[in-house]
Amino acid sequence: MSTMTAMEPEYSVPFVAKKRMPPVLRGFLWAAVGFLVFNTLISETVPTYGHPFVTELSVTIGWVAALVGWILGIGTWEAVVKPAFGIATRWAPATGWRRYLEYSTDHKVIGIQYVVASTGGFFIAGFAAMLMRVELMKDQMWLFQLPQQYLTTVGIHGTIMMFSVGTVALVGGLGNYIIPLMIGSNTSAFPKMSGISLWLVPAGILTVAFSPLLGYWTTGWRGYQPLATQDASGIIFYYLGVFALTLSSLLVSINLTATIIFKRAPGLTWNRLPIFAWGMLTVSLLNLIWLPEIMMTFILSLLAHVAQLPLFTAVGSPLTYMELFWLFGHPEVYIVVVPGFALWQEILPVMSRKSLFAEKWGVIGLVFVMALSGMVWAHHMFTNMRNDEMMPFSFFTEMISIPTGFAFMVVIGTLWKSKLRLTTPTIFILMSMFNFLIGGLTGVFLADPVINLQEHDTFFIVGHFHYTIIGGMVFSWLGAMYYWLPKLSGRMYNEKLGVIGAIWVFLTFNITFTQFFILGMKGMNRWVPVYMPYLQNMNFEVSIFAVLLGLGFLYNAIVILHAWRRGPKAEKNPWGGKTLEWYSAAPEGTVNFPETPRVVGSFYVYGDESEEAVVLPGAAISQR
Ligand code: HEM
Ligand SMILES: [Cu+2]
Repeated sequence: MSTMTAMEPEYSVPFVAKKRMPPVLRGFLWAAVGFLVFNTLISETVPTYGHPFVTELSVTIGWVAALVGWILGIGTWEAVVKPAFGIATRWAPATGWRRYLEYSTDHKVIGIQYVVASTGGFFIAGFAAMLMRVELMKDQMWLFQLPQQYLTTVGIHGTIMMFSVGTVALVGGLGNYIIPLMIGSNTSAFPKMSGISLWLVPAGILTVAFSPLLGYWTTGWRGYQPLATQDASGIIFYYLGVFALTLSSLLVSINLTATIIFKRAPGLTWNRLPIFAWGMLTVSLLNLIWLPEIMMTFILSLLAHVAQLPLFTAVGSPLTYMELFWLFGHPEVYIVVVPGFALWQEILPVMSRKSLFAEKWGVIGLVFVMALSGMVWAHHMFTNMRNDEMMPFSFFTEMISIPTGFAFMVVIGTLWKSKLRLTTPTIFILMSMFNFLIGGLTGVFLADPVINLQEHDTFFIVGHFHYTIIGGMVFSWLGAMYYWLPKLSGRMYNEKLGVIGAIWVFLTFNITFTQFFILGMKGMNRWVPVYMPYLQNMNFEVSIFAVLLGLGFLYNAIVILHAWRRGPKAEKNPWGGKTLEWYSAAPEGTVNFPETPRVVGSFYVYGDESEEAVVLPGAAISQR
């Protein structure tokens, strides 16, 4: 029993280990069988002109069956379904690295699985970005044969980046791993559900990535109707893939919300809740509000395609989809960057050993960003509006800079006159703040209809949102990975290699994407593989830096991976952080806190009045 963990659910009660197929392989097999059976059933029973084996309806239902087969095959069958019917299973949960390749209920394993899945999505979508940039090296078509191929690549890139990286990496990955530790809990609130939700991510990524199998689609990451209704069937895999990815994020958010509300250690009151936990709670609420909305929109769009319902094609309705999409689409931007804000405020007090300045305002800022984000959607549609309709949306959009400014204020106040340790995480976070500032400032321009109407659908926009998303989210994600690496792996990275990585991506990122603004202002349109010849020199050179940037991300991934496997053993709490996760020495698969810790003070008070924030009963373990 001593090797058993508190987290192991009841299915591991007496069993005789039985040999079985590797779960990932079995998942694929069951998915294939599910697809074939249901696809055949539908395509044979529902008569279609010409009797093709794969019809839009059959592929949709076949996909659902495949998804169910995949989830069951990965281990849910033994771990969830059979026990639910009282059937004992003879299945031993895997140990060692194999744990990561099957269904798990350990929030730490799930967290790592999410990080890995997101990173996989990042590199798949990044590869698509490289293809786009190579195509754009010339003003004529040369890599792709058809414009549709370029547009599908744009769609795959944007879709996978948004729904499997932006929405998932910080919330599903670090949220799952860190939050239960950070609030002094041994499990998350719904570990079984959480274990299932993870496996939707690879399914979703693969569905989107293989969408061209069903034909090219031309609507980018937004799936615009009624345009999409004219697209080939590939768009079906866009809707289905995104549905799987958003469902995963929705389940993560339900789990994190319940965990933060109900599983806090004694003494961890709301005004002591760590700022990263506030960020995760805020973003989870955003997800709970907006993801169901976009999921319903996608179901309607799917029905418009598969069942030919005239939902978006009736007279006057082209705007319907746009309203529905951007109602979600703008909050999505904050779903992506709010965790980034929280990371700035979490990591910099530790690195500067100074109390978090105006902490309450930081939290208020997060909550107000969340509230305002749902009131600005039409700034994506200024070209479709009358002048007098633009005013409120322009106004609310510019208002968002106020609560966003709180995040900057809190961090700058904290850094003021501090002795900042310029470690790799610090540098990444400062870079993230700088980049996001550029994204935010160009956003103020775009909020102004006069400028927006000039820059709409140009590379100025593409520059703006990459600054916000890569600048705000990807840079802080990297910073957080370096910051928590000793926690995640028990090992330390090499500081010199880390700093080189930070400088590398910072320089190449800025050289690449500032030129997107210039290209946009010179008249470079987005969603076109062919452009005016006078733009070619700049595009050529931008593509070179884009590839260098891609290599920079690869370099950082390698540095982190290498440290993970081979790095020197890390101290338990190398940064001297006060939050609860540093009090737990548990590696994966073991109990976080053998005895419930008690929170007795603030996590962010440093300096003279500094005291321990946490009391561990029993062992009088002190941190320093
Ligand atoms: C090496 C890094 C990257 C490069 C070089 C790059 C390049 C590009 C380019 C050239 C486009 C516009 C294509 C066009 O409109 O013709 C684009 C679109 C887009 N990118 Fe990236 N990108 C990168 C990373 C990212 C990341 C990290 C994210 C998000 C997490 C992201 C999200 C998007 C989105 C949402 C679109 C819009 C797609 C659409 O219009 O439907 N990109 N990217
Ligand atoms: Cu917006």
